[in-house]
Amino acid sequence: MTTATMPTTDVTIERRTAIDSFESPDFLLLDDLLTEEQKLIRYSIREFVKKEISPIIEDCCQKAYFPYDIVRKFGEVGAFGPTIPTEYGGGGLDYNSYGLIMQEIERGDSGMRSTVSVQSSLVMYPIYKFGSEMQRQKYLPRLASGEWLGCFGLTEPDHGSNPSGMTTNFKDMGDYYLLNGAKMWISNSPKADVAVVWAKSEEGRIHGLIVERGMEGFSTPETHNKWSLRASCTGELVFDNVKVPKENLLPGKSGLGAPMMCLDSARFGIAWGAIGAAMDCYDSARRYAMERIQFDKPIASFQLIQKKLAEMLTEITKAQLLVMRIGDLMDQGRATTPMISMAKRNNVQIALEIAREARQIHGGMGITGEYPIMRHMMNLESVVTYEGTHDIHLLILGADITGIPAFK
Ligand code: TGC
Ligand code: FAD
Repeated sequence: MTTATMPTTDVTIERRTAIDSFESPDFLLLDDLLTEEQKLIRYSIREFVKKEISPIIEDCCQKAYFPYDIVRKFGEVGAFGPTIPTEYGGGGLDYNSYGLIMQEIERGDSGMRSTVSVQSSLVMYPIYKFGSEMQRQKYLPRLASGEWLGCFGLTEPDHGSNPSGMTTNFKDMGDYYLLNGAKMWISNSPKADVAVVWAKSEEGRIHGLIVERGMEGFSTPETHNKWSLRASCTGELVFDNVKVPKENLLPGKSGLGAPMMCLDSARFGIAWGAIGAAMDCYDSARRYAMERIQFDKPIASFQLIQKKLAEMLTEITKAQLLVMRIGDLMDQGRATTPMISMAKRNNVQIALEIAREARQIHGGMGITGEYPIMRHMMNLESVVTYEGTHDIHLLILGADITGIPAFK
């Protein structure tokens, strides 16, 4: 099953030769709602995943290795900044095209989707939306091509669900800003060239700053020993009297609303992405159930297995409808944060449940790296927590229903 090897700087990653024959379910003929361009985008990303991610992802995860070469390849296939205008190197596409890209990449691996959604929604989006023209021109084309990798620093050791309590801060020193503090759990940080960092001014107002690797006092220690998202690199951002040039402040918006707008875009992408992981688990479970013989019959012939498969397909179909509608509303500027919370919360939860059921259908084989199930399941344990936990999204919905925020 594993043959050729791909030498890397510090680890050797085994390339699988087994064909990835994934097929996506489309029970409600939802392809009818997609444009030809959207179908083409999905096809090209699916082929990319089969060629560039499926052969190496299992070994990357086993070895907790981030395949950095993939960054350039994502740039080449147009995965970075799909909704950013083409004049800045983006794709100039609609939100459901972005979602389809996330679905296909997360079908390959949630950690790979993390790399892409951080770059697109959490780094390129704020620079495009709140940045100066000079910042847009300096950073966006390089991020779009994968020449540079970015990360997004909001979470701190003592402020996760409650980012408004952040203590990372900057002082106006006349010629520059002096940045101090630390961020934790930052996807891409150990390899990132640039970081969009959220910090408080002396007046206590939250602003975005672009911090570049190499600035004195800025370091990005890696977080080790994760059991989840093992092919994604995660780390800290540490600011020890970092002198940030004044032109690196994002001038377009301040306050918690600015990072929250980025999160709306990223959470939407995750809601689509989780369907990809769910589809992969469903597809693998359906094939396994048809092939695996017990009591002289394929296990697919047993009612309890059929119940699991039928429920998986039902939940995948409902999840697809949720995101397709929200994508259209995003294009029209009518999607709200609670709508996106409903989709992120629902779709990640159903993906996690589908992964667990698929694991059972695979029996003992389900715990091995021969199948993608356990990897998806462990990845989804992070996805259900980051970008707002399952319960925080429930509270966002609760506040929308009642008008009473129950966070504090
Ligand atoms: P709250 O009082 O609700 O709001 C404070 C100010 O922000 C404004 N606002 C928004 N503006 C625009 N769009 C949105 N979506 C907005 N949400 C909030 C709001 O209007 C208000 O403005 P103003 O002018 O009145 O001050 O804030 P709160 O402090 O009560 O917190 C609310 C809460 C808990 C819902 C929120 O903070 C939250 O969502 N917490 C979860 C934190 C989170 O999601 N962190 C994600 C970190 S990034 C990440 O995980 C990346 S993983 C990526 C990967 O690898 O794929
Ligand atoms: P906490 O906020 O401490 O929550 C712990 C528990 O308490 C949760 O169950 C939560 O739901 C519950 N809880 C908290 N407040 C309430 C409340 N008011 N009511 C009821 N229950 C509550 N952050 C970034 O900024 N950038 C990144 O790139 C990034 N990448 C990440 C990658 C990974 C792999 C992981 C695991 C996290 C990443 N994060 C990132 C951080 C992520 O957004 C936070 O982990 C998340 O927001 C939750 O914060 P916390 O871990 O501090 O948990």
